[in-house]
Amino acid sequence: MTLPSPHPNSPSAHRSPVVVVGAGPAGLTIGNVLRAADVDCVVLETESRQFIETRPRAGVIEEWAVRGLQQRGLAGNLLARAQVHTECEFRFGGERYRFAYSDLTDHHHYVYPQPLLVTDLVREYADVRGGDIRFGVRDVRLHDLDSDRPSASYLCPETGQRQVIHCDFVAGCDGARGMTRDALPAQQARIARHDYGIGWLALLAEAPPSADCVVFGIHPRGFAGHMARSPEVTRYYLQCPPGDDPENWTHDRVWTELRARLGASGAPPLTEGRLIEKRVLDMHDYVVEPLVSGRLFLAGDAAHLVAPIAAKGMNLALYDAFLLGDALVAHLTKGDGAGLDGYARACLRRVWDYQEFSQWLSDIYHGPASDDPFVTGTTLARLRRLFTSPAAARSFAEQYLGAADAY
Ligand code: RFL
Repeated sequence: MTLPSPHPNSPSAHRSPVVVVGAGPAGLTIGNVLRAADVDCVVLETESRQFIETRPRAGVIEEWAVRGLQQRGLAGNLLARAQVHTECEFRFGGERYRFAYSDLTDHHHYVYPQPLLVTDLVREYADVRGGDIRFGVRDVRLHDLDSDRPSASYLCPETGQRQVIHCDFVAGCDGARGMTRDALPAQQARIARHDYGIGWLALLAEAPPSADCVVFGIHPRGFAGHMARSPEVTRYYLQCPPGDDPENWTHDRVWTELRARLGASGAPPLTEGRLIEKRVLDMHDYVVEPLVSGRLFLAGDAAHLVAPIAAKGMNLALYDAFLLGDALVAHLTKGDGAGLDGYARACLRRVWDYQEFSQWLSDIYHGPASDDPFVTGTTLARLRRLFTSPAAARSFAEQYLGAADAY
């Protein structure tokens, strides 16, 4: 719902061409693109700078996304410090199967923890490009989005006073738990949802990686994943019932289960360590259509959530941000509205493609734990096909890397 604007002559009113709600990868990238073109914007963020710079999440970034950051002057640290991954490994039936996706596509993945990317993006936006970012804001509200004079307002954390920012556009980048999505008129917005009925225990272990690549354990007891984050920290996943209590998973139970589900002949032992994050994710997806209403443009998880099955969410957030940042600059500096007009359609093609791949991959990860011998049989057939059919392998590699020529 969009509220009428507070009085424009109020002493706490400011003006900025763009207000960005949310300082995640999407919002900060848009802010940086705008500042590089000398377009002012204000980024509003409910959390503190320290919080967003340390919030652990993604790690796998696709090559086109890194190129997009590089073209916008945002990949210096990433290119110097990220690991390059060219292979992954499937483990099933007690055996290991290496999948060298770079040999099939000439593309690779980068691994760079999301908190490091967010740290780079905040520093560049606020400290280098002179961007305005307000941390710790409360009760953000959007007003008059259907007019050509929209505004955003929030409660200032220091004074408790409502501050108003008049603008031309609002970028809703406040993630899956944000409020901008709710500003879309209910009769206009359609939210397509998919619930996998599966939980993942997401773990961060203070331990070096146990393998030199991403490992997928496909096991009758449930899926397990291993993903390097840095030389000191490794992410693991364990399939569990949705809504499970992380406290049900003691240190010993976690490592016993990981050893069982990731075990395979010739596999090196897991390097164990203290668990520094342990949370249950109920795996679900959604897509909001359209992504645009009046002067509000949604980007990233605010617009579409893709469960972390195929490590796609941050990549999609960056894709939206490149398109929206460039389109806002074109409109505000040259009066060229084509990018904004085509924004939703351009984003949604990649979004739906990645959603479909995640669903396909979910069937592979979770099939053998379904207790259904037919599903187990077809899942294992799909898996074997990746290692016997070059055409199937190439197709998988292209989707896993997001490397299709066009969407
Ligand atoms: P974010 O990162 O959630 O940022 C939104 C920001 O908005 C703030 N906020 C508000 N600010 C102002 N007013 C409000 N009312 C607000 N409400 C919220 C929040 O504090 C936050 O700072 O959204 P963005 O920018 O769209 O980025 C999306 C990505 O963060 C997300 O898709 C990825 O983390 C998903 N994901 C992965 N994606 C990948 O591409 N590769 C991966 O390897 C990968 N691994 C993962 C993941 C997500 C995970 N979790 C926790 C769901 C692994 C995990 C475990």
